[in-house]
Amino acid sequence: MSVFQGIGKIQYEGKQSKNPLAFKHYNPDEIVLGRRMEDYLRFAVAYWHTFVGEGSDPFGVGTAIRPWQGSNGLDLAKRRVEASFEFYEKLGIPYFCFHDRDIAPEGDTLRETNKNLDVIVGMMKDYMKTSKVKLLWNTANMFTNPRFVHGAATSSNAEVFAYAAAQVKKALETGLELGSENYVFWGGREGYESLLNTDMKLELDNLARFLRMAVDYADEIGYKGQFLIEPKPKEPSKHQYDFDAATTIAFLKTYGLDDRFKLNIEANHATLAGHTFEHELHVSRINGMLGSIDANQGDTLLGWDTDEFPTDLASVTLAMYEIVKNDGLGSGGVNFDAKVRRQSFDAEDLFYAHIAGMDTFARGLKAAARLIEERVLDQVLEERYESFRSGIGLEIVSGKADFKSLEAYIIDKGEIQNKSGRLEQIRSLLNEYIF
Ligand code: XLS
Ligand code: NI
Ligand code: NI
Repeated sequence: MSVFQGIGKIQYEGKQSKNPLAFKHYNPDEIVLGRRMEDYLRFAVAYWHTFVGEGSDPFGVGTAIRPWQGSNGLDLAKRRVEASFEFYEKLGIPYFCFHDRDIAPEGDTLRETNKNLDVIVGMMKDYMKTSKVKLLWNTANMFTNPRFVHGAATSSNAEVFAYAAAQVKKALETGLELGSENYVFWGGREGYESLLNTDMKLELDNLARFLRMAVDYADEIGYKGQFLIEPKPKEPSKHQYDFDAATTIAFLKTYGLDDRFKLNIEANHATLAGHTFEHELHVSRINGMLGSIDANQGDTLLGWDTDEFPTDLASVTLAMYEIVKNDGLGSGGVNFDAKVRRQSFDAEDLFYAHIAGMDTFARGLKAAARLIEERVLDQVLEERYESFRSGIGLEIVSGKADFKSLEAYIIDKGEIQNKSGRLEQIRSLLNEYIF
């Protein structure tokens, strides 16, 4: 019996379709820049928002109506697995992502918790034998339980460090078992509230030690997934150590971990850091560190991680521009780390929301592909930086110039002529490709 009754397989019906349960732009087999759209986008469902979240907020309980409600403990966990595979298949989404605690309830000891996990992981493995759906990434929830009040790998309590290590050890074994293509670290409470009681140097050193242990254990058991770090500037910690892409890259390089990690960039985390999504993707890309994305959007009128489904076509186009320039995301993908609004409480809204996100990304991909094929922004850059391709500019970039030669070149010249950046004209041109 189906869980999501009355909803069939979501089909591509094209732009003219008025069917809310159909794709208007996402056409998995359509070739964009030589690759199937499905292979370019590698969409994933975030288990926590879609099968666990119920729409509670600090002022009220959940509002969501879900077919799996009414069960508890492992039974509830099993019903969610059952629903999840039906959901992926009806939407034609090739991947999913989860935290360990999303999929199975905690027991009284870590040993019991692991036993619960084994039951559900076994069940997922069975489903995955007959389904084409794969695990894009898994991660460990080291922020919900009160034991993580001071952090996990950056806790002031060494026993918590040990607990977190054991948890990630198990999570890597889970990744190996289910064939996850990446393993994510999002530093939920890896940060601090006040320097008055924080040994920042010890905490950062410990975080690096922890990540090294994870890499070593992965090598030991033969886990081949790509390690990813997901930067976020704040929430729940006031100062989060993985503030943004640049901070995280500097941390990884400082501790010699940059060859084993890439970044998972989330749109709403970028905006919380005071950046655009494309800024964070760009910083990651030019450093060879762009691994995967958490696709969502924030609300500039609210100061927190609202995790809305991505529908802002302009932003998504610029994001896809970076991803296409990166030649795709490799083993990464587009994970909808997004939740339906509290007022969208029907199970059907889960479908509408994912369709909205998938169609927006499909359109963004097509627009980005055209921008790249027609070299629109490449040309802008070529013209703007033309002075570095000959004469004194070429001497600078080829390493031939020094302060003395540059002084000699410029000292008797008259006032310098600059060229307009023509930003408004470029933005207007961009609109022609987006809309
Ligand atoms: C929270 C994060 C989280 C990670 C996975 O803000 O986005 O959901 O993606 O732990
Ligand atoms: Ni995320
Ligand atoms: Ni987030």
